[in-house]
Amino acid sequence: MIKNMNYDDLDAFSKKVIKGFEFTDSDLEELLKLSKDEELEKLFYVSRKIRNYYFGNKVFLYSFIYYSTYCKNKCTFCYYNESNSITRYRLSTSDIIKTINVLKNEGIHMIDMTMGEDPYYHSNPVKLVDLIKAVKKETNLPLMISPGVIDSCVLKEIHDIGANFYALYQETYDPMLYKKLRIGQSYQKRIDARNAAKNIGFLIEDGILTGIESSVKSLVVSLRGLQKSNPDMVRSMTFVPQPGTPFENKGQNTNKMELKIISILRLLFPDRLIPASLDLEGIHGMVSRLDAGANVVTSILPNNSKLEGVVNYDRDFEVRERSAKNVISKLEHIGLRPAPQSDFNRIIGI
Ligand code: SAM
Ligand code: MD0
Ligand code: SF4
Repeated sequence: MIKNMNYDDLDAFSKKVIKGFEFTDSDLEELLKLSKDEELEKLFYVSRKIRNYYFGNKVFLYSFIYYSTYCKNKCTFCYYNESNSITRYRLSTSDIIKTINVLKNEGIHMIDMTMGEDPYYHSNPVKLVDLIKAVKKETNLPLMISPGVIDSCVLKEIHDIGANFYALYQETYDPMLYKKLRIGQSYQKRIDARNAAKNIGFLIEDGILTGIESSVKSLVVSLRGLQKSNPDMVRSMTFVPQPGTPFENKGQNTNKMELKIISILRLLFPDRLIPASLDLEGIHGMVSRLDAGANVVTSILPNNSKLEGVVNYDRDFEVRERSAKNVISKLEHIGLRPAPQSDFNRIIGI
């Protein structure tokens, strides 16, 4: 399709997508197999056109607080899996509040409160509810929670307090691959938790990992799974091998598939939130992801923060450059700008 189009054709095609063009499996396979730079540039061009139609040059910014890196699970791809002997932390509520107070005035649109499946909270969810209550008292900023799979009654309490988004990534909709990634965790319960959150009134984020044992066929299955999940925000992240994990020697050391999938997600979900994570390749990587059609920058950290990321490209850096200020100045360089908070609030219905 896109391969042989000229730029007028690409403009016409982007209009078709906006009007609801439906992609067949073989269309998706063809897009996933694009490899030449000039073909990829055409795909990115169409995705940017569609993004600009819905969002103009305005981008949303989320800050990330990884408040507990303890976890009871054994995901093979994750640095924080319970078998990895690493230094872990669980921030106190007052330290979390301090961070929130720094973030409040930085120009971000939402705070993402993430943790491993920490038994401290998972076996006593009232502690999680209390924490979110304390956070909500400090700020009116919209709130995303990424606590892993939790019970729907707890989700309901957290939603009633005023949390807006529930992030829970399936990683893959290919059940065989899922089994190798999220060892010992139910595929269906993960889907059910996300659907329960949606029924309660949360907006939801779903996503897939790329560059990890996934053939083109398996990626098409995952894209179809994401369509069924129908998330308000949808992501793809390149798998980055982590020291001390079962998959430490896997991985392909290229972001090409992630960038393609960001663009394809824009074709399949034209008006949704699609993130460019700073956690994978910093500000430089943010630019390529925005060029591929993303419209949200995630994993912003307060300046000099000692908090962990999930992939942590800058784990050994002396200076971390992922503050809102760094991001905003780069956005201005490339002709983009932060959206007004009111735009974000309208999208999330508050
Ligand atoms: N513990 C919760 C959970 O697993 O749902 C919350 C953390 S969740 C936001 C962490 C996400 O980061 C995973 O779902 C996965 O998509 C991504 N991730 C973790 N390790 C990664 C790695 N090595 N490379 C790329 N993405 C990774
Ligand atoms: C990110 N580190 O956007 C964050 C994380 C969790 N909701 C998000 C994966 O890269
Ligand atoms: Fe735990 Fe989440 Fe990492 Fe899996 S991805 S090991 S659940 S922190």
